[in-house]
Amino acid sequence: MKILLVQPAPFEERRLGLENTMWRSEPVSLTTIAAMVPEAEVRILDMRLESTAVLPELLSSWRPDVVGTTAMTTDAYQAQAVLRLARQIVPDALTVIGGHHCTMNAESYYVDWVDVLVLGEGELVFREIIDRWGATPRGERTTALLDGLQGVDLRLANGRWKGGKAKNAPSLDALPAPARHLLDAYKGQYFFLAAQPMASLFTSRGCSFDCNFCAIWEFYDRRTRFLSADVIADRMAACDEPFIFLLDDNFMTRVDRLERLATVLEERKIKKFWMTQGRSDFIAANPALIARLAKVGLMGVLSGYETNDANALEGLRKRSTLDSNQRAARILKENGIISTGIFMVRPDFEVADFEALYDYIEALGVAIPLVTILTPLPGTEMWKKHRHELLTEDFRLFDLLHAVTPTRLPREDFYKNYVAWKRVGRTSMKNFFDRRTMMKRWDFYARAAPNFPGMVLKRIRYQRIQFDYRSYLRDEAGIIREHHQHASR
Ligand code: B12
Ligand code: SF4
Repeated sequence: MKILLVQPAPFEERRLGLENTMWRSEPVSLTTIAAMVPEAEVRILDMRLESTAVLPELLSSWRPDVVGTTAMTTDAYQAQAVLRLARQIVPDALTVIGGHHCTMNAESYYVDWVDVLVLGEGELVFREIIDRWGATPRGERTTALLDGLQGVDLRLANGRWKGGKAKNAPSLDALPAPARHLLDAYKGQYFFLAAQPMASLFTSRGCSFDCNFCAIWEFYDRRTRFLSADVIADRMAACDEPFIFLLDDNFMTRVDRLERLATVLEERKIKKFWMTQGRSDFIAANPALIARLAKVGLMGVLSGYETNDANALEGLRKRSTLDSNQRAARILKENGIISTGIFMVRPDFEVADFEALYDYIEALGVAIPLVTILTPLPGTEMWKKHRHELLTEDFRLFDLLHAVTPTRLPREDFYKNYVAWKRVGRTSMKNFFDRRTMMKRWDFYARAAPNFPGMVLKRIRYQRIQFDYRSYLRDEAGIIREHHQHASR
């Protein structure tokens, strides 16, 4: 059985996006499902790192039995295009899509050239798909073979779609480690800023919070599951890369797991620089634990600080506070941990609101601020509530960098004010290269030093697009529906 798994390229040249400049992680969804079929011949193509000609060439020459791809909302159409090409070149291959977008917005893929949508987590169902598909000779395969499978939407021979999300949730320790060796051709090309080469691991699923702009808790059906600390340590030790990103949406949840991780990393002398995502209230409540994790390599934490407005925090059902934001930023700094803070501007912002947010970010002193635009993503409560207000359902614009609902300011003024967060970037550079942090964490800075010139160059090049308000207007031209300004608050 030959299986081709494709990570789509997310954006066209000169479009706004994170992946060329800030953070390019391994396609963990694909290595994870590949690990479930060790007997199969599996190839992974990461189209972010390939020229466009490679995919049609490989489809023609290798003729896989199954072509799978993945997508978050912004990649929705690129993933569709991957499977369309597969259908054109290898018509008898089964086409499968999984990931957040198809789980939350399945109708995007009810098209002729997609056979199966995997809804939610994919390991068990992928194993089953391959078993059933492989059990018959190539010429006799039909999608009817998959009828009755749990966890998929399936296109039947009569063109009808049926299925639904599976209820099973295997223990994470029981699942095999992702097949990272399938990415050998791309070794060294994944990074977070200057942390390169970087490995990517995923050590928990779900989140026990329920912010209304986020669908993580819905995707995992409100369950949270964890890889045990000992297995995390095994997986970290198995990485050749000096830098590791633990991608979990909310890694910092269980104190016992983190204490144990620190102990195992110490005992086994596993020396890696690692980064992760965590909430400010957890950091604020556990300063001693954070200090301990810093000693075993914790080098960066990405947190959604979101806003300078206590009412808005409540409105997002974030359940953190401005006070916890402030304390978290301070605790991270004291421990020489680089804090990446995600903030959001809202479409109803007026000039003074932008100013107040940027002042707040400067005062917080996070090393890497990222200012996004509040976006109702499919599957979220916000989507359900605001779908009727959307100015477009063109998913390329759902990258949290474009306003897809009406703005209070005229759009040109809105984006002019949005890109003014450039000033915050300048302060943050000072925080990133802060002398005290550098002295404390000299080993990290020394290891990453060869990458600094490249990082700065990439950043400067990208900033020409990022901080020019016309980039946003160009991206949305012809896509965003006209609307009356001055939307009500
Ligand atoms: C790493 C990461 C990134 C990386 C890139 C990831 C990649 N594709 O290589 C970077 C940093 C670039 C990134 C960027 C963005 N991201 Co992001 N990211 C993640 C994160 C934290 C981990 C992804 C991951 O590796 N997961 C681990 C794997 C194992 O899980 P999985 O992908 O769900 O795969 C499982 C199933 O979905 C299924 N499956 C998935 N694909 C396939 C394919 C097949 C064939 C099969 C059978 C099964 C299957 O099986 C897998 C195993 O169970 C997720 C959060 C999350 N929980 O996943 C957010 C997440 C995917 N990102 C999100 C968002 C919003 C973004 C951004 C738009 C905004 C931002 N500022 O972060 C940008 C967009 C960039 C762009 N493309 O323009 C949202 C997406 C929501 C949505 N509706 O799409 C998520 C879910 C976070 C969230 N809190 O909501 N991201
Ligand atoms: S935004 Fe973060 S804390 Fe809130 S539900 Fe999503 S993952 Fe959890």
